[in-house]
This record gives sequence, C-alpha cells and structure tokens, in this order.
Amino acid sequence: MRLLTWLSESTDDRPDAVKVGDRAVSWIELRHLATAVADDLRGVDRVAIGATASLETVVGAAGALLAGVAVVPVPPDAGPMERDHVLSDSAASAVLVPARDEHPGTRWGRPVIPVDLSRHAGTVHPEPDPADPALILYTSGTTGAPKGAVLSRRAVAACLDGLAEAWHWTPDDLLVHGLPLFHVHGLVLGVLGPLRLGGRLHHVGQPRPERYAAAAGTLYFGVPTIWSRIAAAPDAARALRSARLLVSGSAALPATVFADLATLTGHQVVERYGMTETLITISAQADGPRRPGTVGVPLPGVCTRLVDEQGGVLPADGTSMGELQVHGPTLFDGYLNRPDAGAAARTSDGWFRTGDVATIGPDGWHRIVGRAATDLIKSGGYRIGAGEVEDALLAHPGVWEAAVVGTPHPDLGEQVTAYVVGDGVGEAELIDFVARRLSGHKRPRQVRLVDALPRNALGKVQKSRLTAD
Ligand code: MLC
Ligand code: AMP
Repeated sequence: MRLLTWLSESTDDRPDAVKVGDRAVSWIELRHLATAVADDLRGVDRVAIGATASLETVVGAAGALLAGVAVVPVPPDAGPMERDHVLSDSAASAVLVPARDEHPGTRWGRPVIPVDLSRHAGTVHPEPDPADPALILYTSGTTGAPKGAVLSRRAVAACLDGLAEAWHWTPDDLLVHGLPLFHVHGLVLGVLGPLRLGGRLHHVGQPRPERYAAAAGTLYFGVPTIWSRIAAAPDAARALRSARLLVSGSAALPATVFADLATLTGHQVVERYGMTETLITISAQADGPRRPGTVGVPLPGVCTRLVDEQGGVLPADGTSMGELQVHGPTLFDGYLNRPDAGAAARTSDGWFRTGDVATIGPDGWHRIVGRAATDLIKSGGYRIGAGEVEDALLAHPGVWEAAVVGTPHPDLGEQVTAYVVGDGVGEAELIDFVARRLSGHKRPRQVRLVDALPRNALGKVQKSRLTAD
C-alpha cells in the first residue's frame, strides 16, 4: 500500500479539502502540486524543509514523500546555531522553500528548490520501500545538540493506521488544528494523517480558541496549553459541541482542563501518549471510556512494560511505578550519526526506554507520573533539552556557569528557567542571546543570576536544590 494512500488515489475534488490559513486546494490539486515537487527532487535523497505553517510545507513534504525523499523539517524560527546543526548533521542536499520567499537562497547555504503553488504535474512515482526513511525529526536530548530521529515509512504508516482504528478516523472527518509542522504532533498526525487516511484538513495558523471554534471540524488536535486556553474561552469551547472527537497529547492534560472541557463542550477529551522516537503508542479509544490523568491503552501492535532501576519488570497493578518501555511497529530506526545514543536508548532485548515514569493498571490503562531525568523540559508541548540551552548560554563571554531547569508555568505547563553565574550580564540580554541562537520557545523565560551553583561532593550540579525553595 502507498504511504500517502488518500493523496495518491483520491478523486475528491472539493475545493476546500486541504486548507492552511486562508489558502485551500482540492485533493486532486494537492496531488498535482506535490507531484511537481517530487519531479524536482530527482537525485536528492534527503531534503530539508523550512517548515512554516503553510500550504507550501504540506505540498513540499507530500512531494518529497511521493518521491521517496526523506524530509528534514527545520523550525522556521530556529536560530543559526540550531539550523546549521540540523542542516549539517542531516546532510540534506537541498532545501524546499516557498517560491514566494523573496530571498530564499541566503540563509540555507545549499541549493534551494522553490515550492511553487502554480506548478502541477501528473507523473506517477513508484512507491518506495516501506523500510526507507520518511522523516528525520530533530529532538532534544538531556545533553548536547538535538539528535535526528530516523522514522521509516513503515513506522509512520503503522502509527496512522493504529490511530485510525483507535479514533475511528475516516474520510468523513474534518481535522482541525493549528500545530507547528516540524514535530510528530502537527506534521505526522496533523498532515500525514489526512494524506493517508483522507477526510479534510483545516490548519488554522495560530491555534487560537476562536479559530478552532470557527472551523467547525469533526476531529480536533491540541497540546494541553491549547486546550486550557480553549477551556478559558467558554464561547469558543461551546462551539466544539458539534465535533466528534477532541484529542490532546504531547504533554499531560491537567484534570481541571479535562473537567472544564467536558462541561463546556460535552466531550471527554481523548488523551494519547507518544514520543518523537516512538510515534504514538498509547491512547484512549473513540468508543471507550476516558479517564482524566491517564493516557489509555497500547495501540495495535504496541507492547508496553514497566521496569525498575535494576531492570526488573514490575507488575501492572496500578500502583507500581517504573520506567515505561515500549516495543512495536511505530518505533524509529535510530538517531542519525549517533549509533551510541540509539543503542543507549534501547534495552538489550530491543525495547525503547521512554524515560517516562508510569503506572499500568490491571485493565491495561497507563498513567504517566513524571520523567526519570530532570533535564528534559516540556513547555507548551515542546521538548527542550536543558543541555542545549546551557550550551547556548555558555557561548556568552560573560557566562561562567549555567544550569537550566523546568519550573511550573500556569499556561505552558513548564517554563525554561536558567540559573547563571557570570560577570556583568543581565537577564534580558541573556534571554535575547539564547533566542538569537535557538528556536524562540527554547529561550529561558527567566534567568536568575546567582553567586554559585549548588554542587555535590563530586562537583555535579544538584538541580533539585536550585528549585527547592
Ligand atoms: C511559543 N513560545 C514559547 C512556547 N511557544 N515559549 C516557551 N514555550 C513554548 N511552548 C514563545 C515564542 O517563541 C514567542 O516568543 C512567544 O512565546 C509567543 O509565541 P506565539 O507564537 O504567540 O505562541 P504561543 O501562543 O505563546 O504558543 C503556545 C503554543 C505553542 C502552545 C501555541 O507553544 C505550540 O504551538 N506548542 C505546540 C508544540 C508541539 O507541537 N509539540 C509537539 C511535539 S511532538 P517571542 O520571543 O517571539 O515573543 C510530541 C509527540 C507527541 O510531543 O506526543 O505529540
Ligand atoms: P517529544 O519527543 O517532543 O515527542 O516528547 C515526548 C514526551 O512528551 C514524552 O516522553 C512524554 O514525556 C511527553 N508526553 C507526550 N504525550 C504525553 C501525554 N499525553 N501525557 C504526558 N506526557 C506526554
């Protein structure tokens, strides 16, 4: 079967089938636009894409996947440090950018292929091997620069088919969201989902409550920050009563938001759990119960287990807490150029170590209770590695030491907070310094200048003592 089944085969000619912002195309037109990109990509095996929330990103990604070219999305606001790392580490030999960009060549340092929404083609490209990479998604680790997770076409297909079954996702659905198009949530589920499973897609640009309300969808995706903003906008929330399914993921949905949305929208939000490296592995079902604070049961073909610190498997009794490990058809193939990190992320019997601490009930329901490492921060659904932000701060000549932690934030769940030892530096200057090097969401929201960082007898920074008071 083709990866982009619906895009490849649909005869749906409704003019507003795929709408991003205020630009819409039919499925047939999208196929012809994407095919023109696929034709341009002959000879390329990995292509970066400046992944703005635009129709060009949808067309570019679809074209690359039709041609069997691995897609490397680059966050549109990635600063030069982050962008250069993604481009050089991935060895993408070209970059797809909107044809309407006036100076497309200047920032990329490699050939630019314009995505031109006036060019159509009808070539039929042979379907690539399902084992070939579909996407290389850069994701933060606890230390160092982001790593490129290699996701095969087969893994993407297995994830989407599992979600179609769990959520009863069909060509009758109109999916609405406003997520960024460079991560699993917005790109894999939110774009490749409709391209494989059909229906219509409306990407609303910024995920503002009133835009979700006006879109009259059947299926809505959001991260908890988006859902809590909708819960705080009762008129917008009430407009979602006519939807079929509201889905939350990428971070824990607070029980209060679940309850408020149930009252306002009449829907109990479906929560699902996943990672860049594993795609979506666990979810509540469309025809099953929803339980606030839990993320559901494994998707088709996925196995899960809890493991203690010695590697012993814990019982699924609803109270034993251990690291959640997963196994199944949706797992990534490894990190590009980092076989060491790929090997460390798996057990000797092939399970992926999520780093999340969970319980599993006797009925198979999973509850995520926290993370094993304090060095990964989830802010507004974005995963941010403390080490990457610390490295950016240490590049400032006035910074001697830096320790970055996640601290509670009412809207974003967690915020990036930096503790800095330095000379003659100010908070605003350091925030701006990081923002100019990394994506905007990675910049600290707060910088606290301190005389020294708390360290243990071995000299290791004790981050828990930073936030203890
Ligand atoms: C935006 N900003 C953030 C931020 N999002 N800062 C910290 N944390 C965040 N999450 C910054 C911007 O850089 C900008 O800075 C300022 O805040 C305002 O930005 P904005 O564009 O107006 O956005 P805002 O409304 O604040 O964004 C909130 C949000 C966004 C929830 C819409 O964070 C978002 O789209 N989150 C989704 C992340 C996501 O898709 N994660 C999925 C990962 S995949 P300045 O300097 O310009 O003012 C995954 C697997 C799975 O996790 O299970 O799905
Ligand atoms: P990312 O790599 O950005 O895809 O982030 C993956 C991480 O997001 C997981 O390891 C979890 O910590 C977190 N996550 C995703 N979905 C959920 C959820 N529904 N509840 C709690 N945490 C989640």
